[in-house]
Amino acid sequence: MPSAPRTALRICPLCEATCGLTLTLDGTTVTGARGDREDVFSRGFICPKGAAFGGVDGDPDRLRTPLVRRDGQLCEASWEEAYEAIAAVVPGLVREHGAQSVGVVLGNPNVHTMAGALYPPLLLKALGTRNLFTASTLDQMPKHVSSGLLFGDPFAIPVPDLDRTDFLLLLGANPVESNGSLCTAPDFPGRLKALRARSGTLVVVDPRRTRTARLADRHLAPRPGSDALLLAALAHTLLAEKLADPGPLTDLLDGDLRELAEALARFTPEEVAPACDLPAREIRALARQLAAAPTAAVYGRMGSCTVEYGTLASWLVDVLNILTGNLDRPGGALFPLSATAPAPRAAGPGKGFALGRWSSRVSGHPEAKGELPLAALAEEIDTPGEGRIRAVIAIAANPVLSAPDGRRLDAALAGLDFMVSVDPYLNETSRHAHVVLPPPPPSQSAHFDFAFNGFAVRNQVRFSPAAVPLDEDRLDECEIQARLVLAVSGMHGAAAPAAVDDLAIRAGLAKAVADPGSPLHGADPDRLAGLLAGTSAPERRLDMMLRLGPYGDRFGFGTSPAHEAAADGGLGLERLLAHPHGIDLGPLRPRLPGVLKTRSGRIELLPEPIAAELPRLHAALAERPAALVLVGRRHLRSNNSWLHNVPALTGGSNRCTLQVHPLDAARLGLVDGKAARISADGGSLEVPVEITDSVRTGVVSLPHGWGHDRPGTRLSAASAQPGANVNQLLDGSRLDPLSGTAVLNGFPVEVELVPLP
Ligand SMILES: Nc1nc2c(c(=O)[nH]1)N[C@H]1C(S)=C(S)[C@@H](COP(=O)(O)OP(=O)(O)OC[C@H]3O[C@@H](n4cnc5c(=O)[nH]c(N)nc54)[C@H](O)[C@@H]3O)O[C@H]1N2
Ligand SMILES: Nc1nc2c(c(=O)[nH]1)N[C@H]1C(S)=C(S)[C@@H](COP(=O)(O)OP(=O)(O)OC[C@H]3O[C@@H](n4cnc5c(=O)[nH]c(N)nc54)[C@H](O)[C@@H]3O)O[C@H]1N2
Ligand code: SF4
Ligand SMILES: [Mo]
Repeated sequence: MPSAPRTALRICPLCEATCGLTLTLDGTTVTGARGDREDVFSRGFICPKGAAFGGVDGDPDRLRTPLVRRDGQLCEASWEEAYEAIAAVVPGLVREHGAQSVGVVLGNPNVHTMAGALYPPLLLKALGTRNLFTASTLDQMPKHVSSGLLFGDPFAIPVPDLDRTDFLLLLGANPVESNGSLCTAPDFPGRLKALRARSGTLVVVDPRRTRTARLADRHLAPRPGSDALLLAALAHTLLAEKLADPGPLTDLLDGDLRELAEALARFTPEEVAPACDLPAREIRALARQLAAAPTAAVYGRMGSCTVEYGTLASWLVDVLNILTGNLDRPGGALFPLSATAPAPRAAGPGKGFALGRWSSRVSGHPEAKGELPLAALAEEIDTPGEGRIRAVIAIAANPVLSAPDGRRLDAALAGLDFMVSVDPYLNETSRHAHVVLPPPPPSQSAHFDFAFNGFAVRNQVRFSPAAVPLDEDRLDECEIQARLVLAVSGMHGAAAPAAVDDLAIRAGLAKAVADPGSPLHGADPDRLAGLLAGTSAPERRLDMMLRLGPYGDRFGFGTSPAHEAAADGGLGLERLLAHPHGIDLGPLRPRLPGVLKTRSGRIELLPEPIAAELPRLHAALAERPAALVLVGRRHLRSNNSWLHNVPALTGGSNRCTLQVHPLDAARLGLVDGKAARISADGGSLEVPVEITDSVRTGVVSLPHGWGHDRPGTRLSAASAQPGANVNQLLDGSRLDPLSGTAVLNGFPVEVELVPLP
């Protein structure tokens, strides 16, 4: 007999917008998804990816059981066999070859799962390795580094106050398709339209005329890779024309404006205009407009991060927010306050942020935020010598497609002594694993946005319990990762997975009761641990973080700094469960100087590593720009490398084509729909040409995440339409030096027609 349809709420894990969804369920199958109109943040918004939640969740290619390699073949195995296989190898490898012999790779979905926030830090601690590689060095590491240097905290990334600003200067982002990044805002497109409707101004800087650019008052299409120059010229103009006025921020600045003006003196609009391929007067006009706006926010993402001067561009974004007095004020760019952040500390000097505390073995790349460049993973595996990586633990990562030179990495992974993948799919990367641990589909997992609440345009907090019960033969991803921590520590079978969480809880509570500034000072941590709510160990950890956090109930000991925003005595998991559509914690509020953790306790306006890079940026002005460079693009129905297996999300315009401007196509003799060969440092590809004037001249665009043509995967839909892997054009040597981030945009390519056979 068919069971009665029911609905369940689930925050969407498919992009940073974190929309609340209402799932329709038939038994344990998700049959539909619509926007939850009562969600306090997303208010019913949904995009085609969220609407396809059922297809993503129910993909028949998702692995059901662990896989273990036997005689070279991956075979279905029990969880016990899988963990035994790990326990039999990893601790011994660490004993014999040292902690650095294990590399950890963390991919993007870790920021979309509870497990990904709670366990990787414990795994790294258990292993003791410094060989950590994450998707951040293909993405936002420049923002972490510039925030670390400016504010002393790599996570203190200001977000544009989208709903209140009068002027938004948006560079290298296409939120109408990506739905936003480091700016969590369900219905980003609607918020941009609202900005225009209230007579605000939107300026978009992008070498492509994107759907976002089409919403703008003004679209500037510079030469890719030139954002740092453009932003430097804007800052220079503000300073030279006496338009800079940081207002109350002035007292918080370490370093004065004169020093900054000197450092930027040579970056005049006239000087940078040819490299940016923008008229100098446009740059000056933009600076004046920015200064004149009642409030304004400058925001830069992928296109200004994954370029050669990504950290300089990211720094300059916030310099402009500071110079115009817009940092930390409503309508400008503010620091969100997430419910699970540590409770704000008193203002004053902090520990500061250091870069390059250690370096990678082969190329000597400096670490940033404790990470090494993912672009350097392959050489760390395949270059012989002391300290070589012999085993890899990859969680939610597909670097064979997402990182430069997948071919080399593919071969390197194949040569490892041992590899573990925590991944729902047998894909281009996990096919090399000796053990694959598959997490359950999202409908069977509880959800909390530890990461994105810290970058949201409104303070709010929401929790989704699992929408359907866990299949009997599955483990929750939290338990999968907790058991992994035990297995690599030589504790497999010796302790229950919850022991891993208990340690984390004990450490968290011990810290709180030891803090003389906390109302919990001197309380009994065991008694507090006994008060924690939650039906599982990770839920108890969430409860602890909420209760100790800035809006927390502090277990009834005094009140937390912002708890009145949460009402009724402050937050805890039980309060959250009583509000299934979430709790709104109000608009973003000024948080300076409390956010600052620099050694000076001030904003380090011109940090030394940045000052040292500026001459290199200037020297680049003398270089002749390449005739043709490549940029990426995202399609609304895509998500990096792993949604091409869901038929509802592929086809139509979501295709792996090389977009070329008509003038370039004519010059190169390319024909729409016919194949072109594109070549660069790392190799060449054949791709179909799409002629369109939405890319500017001198620029071609190819999306990433494609290239599903390797054997040994289980991606039946994706491998039927494999596309080509754009990252094969890179050899991994082009990096933003301060952050180790791969240059994925604006690198030189050559394109020619593939003659018919
Ligand atoms: N050329 C170019 N390259 C790029 C980019 C670009 O713009 N251009 N973008 C870069 C960016 S911004 C990013 S973030 C990276 C992303 O690159 P990766 O971090 O490698 O992420 P994905 O391609 O999203 O692959 C995610 C993996 O996680 C698995 N997965 C999905 N859901 C879950 C889950 O719930 N749990 C677990 N454990 N695994 C799961 C998927 O099966 C897949 O194997 O790509 C980067 N690469
Ligand atoms: N639909 C969809 N949504 C996604 C994802 C996805 O794959 N698909 N991925 C998610 C992830 S992991 C991330 S990090 C975010 C990223 O989200 P966004 O930061 O919005 O990134 P993109 O959509 O890649 O947009 C980057 C834009 O920069 C432009 N660009 C390239 N080079 C330059 C340059 O030198 N200067 C300037 N000013 N612009 C340049 C490109 O043309 C492109 O339009 O999206 C997330 N959301
Ligand atoms: S915008 Fe992002 S979070 Fe919202 S429904 Fe679409 S994929 Fe999900
Ligand atoms: Mo990303």
